[in-house]
Amino acid sequence: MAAQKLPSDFVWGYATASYQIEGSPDADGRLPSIWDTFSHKPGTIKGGDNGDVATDSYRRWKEDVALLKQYGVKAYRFSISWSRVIPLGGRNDPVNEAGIKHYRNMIEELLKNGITPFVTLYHWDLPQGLHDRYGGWLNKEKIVQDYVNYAKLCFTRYGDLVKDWITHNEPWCVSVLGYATGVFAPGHKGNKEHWIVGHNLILAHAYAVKLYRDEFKAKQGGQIGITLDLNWQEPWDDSPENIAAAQRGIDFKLGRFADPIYKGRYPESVKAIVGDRLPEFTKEEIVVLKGSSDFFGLNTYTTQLVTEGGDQEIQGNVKYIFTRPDGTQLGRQAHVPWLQTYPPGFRSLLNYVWKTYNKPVYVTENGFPVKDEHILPLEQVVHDADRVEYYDGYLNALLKAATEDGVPVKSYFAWSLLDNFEWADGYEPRFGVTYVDYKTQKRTPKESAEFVKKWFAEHVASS
Ligand code: PNW
Repeated sequence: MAAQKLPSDFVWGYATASYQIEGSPDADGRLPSIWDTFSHKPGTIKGGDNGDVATDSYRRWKEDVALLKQYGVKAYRFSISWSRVIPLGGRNDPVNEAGIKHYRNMIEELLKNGITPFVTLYHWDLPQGLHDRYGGWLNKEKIVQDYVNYAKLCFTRYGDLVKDWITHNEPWCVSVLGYATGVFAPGHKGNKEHWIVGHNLILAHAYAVKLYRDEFKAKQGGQIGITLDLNWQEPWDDSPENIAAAQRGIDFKLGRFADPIYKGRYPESVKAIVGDRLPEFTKEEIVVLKGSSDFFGLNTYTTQLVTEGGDQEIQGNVKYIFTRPDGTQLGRQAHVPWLQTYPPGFRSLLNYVWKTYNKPVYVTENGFPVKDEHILPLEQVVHDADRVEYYDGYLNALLKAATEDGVPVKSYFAWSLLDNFEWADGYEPRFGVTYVDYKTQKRTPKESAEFVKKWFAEHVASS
C-alpha cells in the first residue's frame, strides 16, 4: 500500500507576526502600538528587550521572501501592523500610503514567487492612539467601528491579491494575558475587563466578516475566519471529576470564543462560573456572529494534563500539570515552561475541533523552541534535533488525523520562519527554523527547515 498522503491542495508554510519581526517602529509614518509602549516600560519584558529592531524585517522583507522560496513553501502567514496603515488607528484618522505600499509590495513579491499570502489583520498591535483615545478594546461601540474600518481598508487595498484573511490571532491571549494577568500589553490585571475585551474582540471579528461577505466576497472570491488557540487538555486520569475538569478547561480557553462564533452563544460552564461579569450579546449581534468564520484557524503547541480544583477562575478552576500519575513527564521540555512535545494530543485536538465545530481546520501555528538554544554555539544550534523530533511527531499526527480520522485539515503553518521577539520572554526563546544573529541580522537555516520541506515533498500528493 502506498503511503498515506495529504491532498494536492494542502497549504503549508511559515507564520510570523508584525511586531515580532518588523522593527522600524517610526519608519514611513508609523505610530506606536500598545506593544511599543508596553515593551518600553521597565520590567515588562525579559532582558529589558523590545521590538524596536526585532529581525529588521520591515527592511529585510525581500530576504525573508527569498528564504520562504528556498524553503519550498506554498504559503506565508504574516500580519499587518494597523498603525503602519492608519497610524492613529481610527475611522476618521488619515490613511498612511507609505504603510499601505509596504504590504502591497510584499504581497506582490510573494505572489511572484508562487507563495500564497495568508493575512492576519490583528496580531496584538493595537494602535496606541485608540487605547489613549477611548480605552481600545474596552470600548465596544468605538473599537468595533474602528476595527471594521481598518479591515475594510485592507480588503479594499489588498483583496484583489489576498484571498485568505484571518481577523484575529488568539483572542484568548489578547484578553487574558493583556487584561487579566497583565503579562502582555496593555498590562491590565483583574477578573472583569478580560471578559469585556473578549466579547468586543468577538464582535469586531463578526462585523468585519459581515462586511467582507456583504461587500467583497462575491467580487474578490476569498475566505475569512479567525484563529483561536488551544493546547489540548487531557484528563490527568479517568476519574469523572478530571474528565469534567478537562472539558471545563477547554470551555474557558477555546469555547468562550469558539462557541459564540460557531454556535452563537457562550458555553454554559462559563456562564455558570462568571455570572453577570460576562457581557451578553443582543439578538441582532447573535445573528451576525453565529457562523461568522469560514474555517477554523487553530494555533496549538502542546498538551496539558488537567485535574479538578484550584481557584483560578480564568481557567475554569482547573489545574494543569505535565507529570503523569506514574511520575513520568508527558514529553520533551521546550525552552518555555508551558510547552512539552506530545503529538497524540495534537491528533485528539484536531478531532475535537472538527467534531465540535464542523469546519475545515487551518492549522495556523505550531512549533517548538529548543531548550537553551540561545546560549548554544551556532554549529550546535543548526542541528536542532529536538525541533525536528517535534515537527516529525506533529506532522505525522496531523497526517493521521487527516487520512485515518477524516478530519478536513487544510493547512499547516509552522511557527516560525525566523527566531523573533517572543513577547514578554524577549529574544530568549527561539522558535525559528532559521537562526537569527541579532547583532548582524544574518539568517542561517536550521536543519528543521530542511526536514519540514522534505516532509511536505513526501507527504503531499502531486496534482
Ligand atoms: C502564540 N501561552 O502565542 C502567538 O500567536 C505567537 O505570536 C507566539 O510567538 C507563539 O504562540 C509562541 O509563543 C502564545 O502562554 C503566547 O500559553 C503564550 C502562550 C501561548 C501562545
